[in-house]
Amino acid sequence: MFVLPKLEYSYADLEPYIDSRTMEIHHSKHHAGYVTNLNNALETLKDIKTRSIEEILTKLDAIPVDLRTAVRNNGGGHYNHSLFWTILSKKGGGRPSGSLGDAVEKEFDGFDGFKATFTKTAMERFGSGWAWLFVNSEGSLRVSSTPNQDNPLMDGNKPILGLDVWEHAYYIKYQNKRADYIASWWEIINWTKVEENYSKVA
Ligand code: MN3
Repeated sequence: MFVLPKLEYSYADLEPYIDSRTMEIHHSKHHAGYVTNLNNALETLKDIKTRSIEEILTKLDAIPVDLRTAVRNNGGGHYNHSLFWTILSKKGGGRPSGSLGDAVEKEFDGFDGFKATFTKTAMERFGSGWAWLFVNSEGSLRVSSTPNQDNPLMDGNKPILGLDVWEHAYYIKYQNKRADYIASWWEIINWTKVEENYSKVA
């Protein structure tokens, strides 16, 4: 059984960048719903439900066709949000250092180039989805976006940073102003955690 992870901070801690009410609904209703629906979808799949969420999403072909969409959407929802909460911090912001900082400089024409590319990618994702920084099979950093609750794991890549651009992630405070939400999000990125994610897969 998958469980809703506890946050390492309170719902109000990310104010004023992400409001407390949004955090509460996003974690205790949206994410909790993905976990419940994922467990329901996996209920009869004895061999698969003991696997890690990463392994399940990397091998969706192993899921029977009639359950695959439910596992993709809700398993993706569980994985994506679990990552998302950990890369946020009230002491966040700034830019990455160490080997991740070096790799960002090299791949994206500096941190400002990376920030511009990532922001554009997140803005251009039509409808609901995510923007990502991930490590590809050659070990290089790349930026992409995915629809719905899809993620880079489903294409054999390793996500290290994700931004939820579903309206449920920002509508209460920012309404239709996704650009303002994204600008705020840069101020609360926990780069220490993203550097740790990078060091595990690069
Ligand atoms: Mn969400």
